[in-house]
Amino acid sequence: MRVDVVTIFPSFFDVLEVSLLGKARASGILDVRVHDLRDFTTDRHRTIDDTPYGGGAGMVMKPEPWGQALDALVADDEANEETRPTFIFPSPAGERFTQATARELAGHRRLVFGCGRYEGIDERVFDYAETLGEVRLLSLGDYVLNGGEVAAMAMIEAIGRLIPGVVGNPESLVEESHESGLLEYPSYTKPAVWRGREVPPVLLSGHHGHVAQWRHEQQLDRTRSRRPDLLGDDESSVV
Ligand code: 6GU
Repeated sequence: MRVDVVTIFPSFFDVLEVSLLGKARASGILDVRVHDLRDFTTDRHRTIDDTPYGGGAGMVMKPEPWGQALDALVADDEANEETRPTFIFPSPAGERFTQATARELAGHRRLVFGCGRYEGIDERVFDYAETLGEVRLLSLGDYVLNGGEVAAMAMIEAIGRLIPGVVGNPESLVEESHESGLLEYPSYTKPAVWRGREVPPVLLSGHHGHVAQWRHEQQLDRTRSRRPDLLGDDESSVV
């Protein structure tokens, strides 16, 4: 998969060099390229923002550098594919990004993340991007970050680890929180007693059926108490 990121803070993405995703980049499974939005400006001051029409607080990102950046990225397609990229704009005003979104996007050939700052990006940019490919405005959750960078990083990690070959043991992807719609069961390792706390005896029993049943009950109990909204039969449901 190829992932392009457009940002005014390219160094935020240096951490993608390390760990699991760093290895995937090195082996060529994941080709991430980070671009500085200011490289697509034409004025001496490399201006990327201006005051909002209609007044109000803060600054709005100007459309021209975004237009230049998106055009350049669409033109730069080594695979020369017919399929158009998917543009993702992280935004607290977007649709919720979930494990299902990550799974869907992991099947895409090419993603382009546009990281907005300040009060946002001129709305016409989203409109224009629609002429170049699919456009998704995606939010991590109901809180506000200063810009799209940290959110894009979280999305790239959630998507990237679902690409075959990125996570060594594919089975470890199956049993984790949210894949089954339930939270993950608790895990224990040696020693069997630590600071007076025992590992649940069923896990030492060697009885696979009992272990599986206990783990499933734990998943249900935890989900009921911590995330009843995931069970969908609760008043606190948000979906
Ligand atoms: Cl995707 N962007 C920003 N700026 N804030 C957020 C977010 C995204 N998701 C939650 N808060």
